Amino acid sequence: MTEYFPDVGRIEYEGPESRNPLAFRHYNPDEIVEGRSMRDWLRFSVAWWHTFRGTGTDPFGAPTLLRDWNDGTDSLDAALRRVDVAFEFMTKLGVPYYCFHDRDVAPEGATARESAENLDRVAARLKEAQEETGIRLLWGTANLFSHPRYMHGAATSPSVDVYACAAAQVRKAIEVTHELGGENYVFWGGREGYMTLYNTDMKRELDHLARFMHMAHDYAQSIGFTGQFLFEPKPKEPTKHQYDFDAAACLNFMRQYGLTDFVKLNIETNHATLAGHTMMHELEYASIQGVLGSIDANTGDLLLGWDTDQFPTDIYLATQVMLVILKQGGIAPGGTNFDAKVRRESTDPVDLFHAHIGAMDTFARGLKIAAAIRADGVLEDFVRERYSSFDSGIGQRVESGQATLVELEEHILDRSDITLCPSGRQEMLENIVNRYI
Ligand code: XUL
Ligand code: CO
Repeated sequence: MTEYFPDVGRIEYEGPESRNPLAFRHYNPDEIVEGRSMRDWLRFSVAWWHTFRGTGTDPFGAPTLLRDWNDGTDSLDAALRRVDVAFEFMTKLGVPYYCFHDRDVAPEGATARESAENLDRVAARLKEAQEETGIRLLWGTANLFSHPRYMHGAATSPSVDVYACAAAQVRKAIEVTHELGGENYVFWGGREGYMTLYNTDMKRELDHLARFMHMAHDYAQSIGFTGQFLFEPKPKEPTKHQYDFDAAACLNFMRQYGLTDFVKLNIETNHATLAGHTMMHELEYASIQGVLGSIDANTGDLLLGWDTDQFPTDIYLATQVMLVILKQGGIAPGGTNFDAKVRRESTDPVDLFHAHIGAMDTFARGLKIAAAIRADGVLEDFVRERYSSFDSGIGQRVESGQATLVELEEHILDRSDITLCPSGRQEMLENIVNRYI
């Protein structure tokens, strides 16, 4: 069998002192952290679209990432060959999961039927490769944004024929995700938004989108797919405004349309920052509402205003992510999917390994640091103490819903000894976090 990365062997854990750039220094899959292996906490996944289809194009430039396995055609042969490439890469990397859009793995045909047949052909090969390697599908999804027919949106398109194209694609993508044992199915609203409200009936578009998601769930149930549905927030790009703006907007939509029983959120770092939030904010918000389902791990660039999808290397960021995930007790059946691409100047296939190794090590460090911070207990204790006036007396009555405004007024009316909050100690807490980094 052809080897596509002949110069790279299996990536091993060599420990923090290793100088080998093709080894893990922190990701040690069997190492136990808070009672669970790193492999199980992190549930890493490779994104098919960036890693095996990425060409390095940008709005100003042609492809720079010329891979042996991408012959410039979107043929079925090339698609089948790419399965070998992907599984060699993922096996050498030691990653347990991958994710794909239908059109990443198989070419679009002239009709929906032909596209479905292409997908079946590749899916059969994916299934074999999964069985041979033990690598599994974290999630599948449908690309409802690249084809020109989706220029006005897919499940929010004003054309019912386009809406039906999207439905056909999603039905097939759910079926294939199910056949491959996928643990989740993702909705990212690629173009579900608008460029101008002058031509948009927002109410009808939102109604249609919600109906679409319900129909997808109904279909999934009819074939016995019990995986988790995930909605992925992103505020803009490509449209001026996307309906899945951020975690709060998605959750409001899910509640409004009765979707919370079966949909959770897939939170992506660069999307959080585009929405003007930190990743930790989005994760914390989703987690406290019980809808944090999975993570698209990447990072943006402070100086570029778009979704640059870089590999995460920031240890603070990974620590903050892992603090939320540890507190939640894990992310399964979701995972940590690297929705990230190498820079267009990083032209060698080996750069794909460097990128993933660095990102995996960053998250492994984040995991270890977050666990150490939690073991110390100082942040948790500080926060608990900060709210302790609500633990008893009138505070406890507020939390249990018994107190009234009048009672609160009585509590305070004639007192001159009001207990203010003690210092927030932000700087001290930041210093404490630094102790562990
Ligand atoms: C685009 C993006 C998507 C979704 C899946 O910004 O994040 O790749 O993750 O459609
Ligand atoms: Co994403």
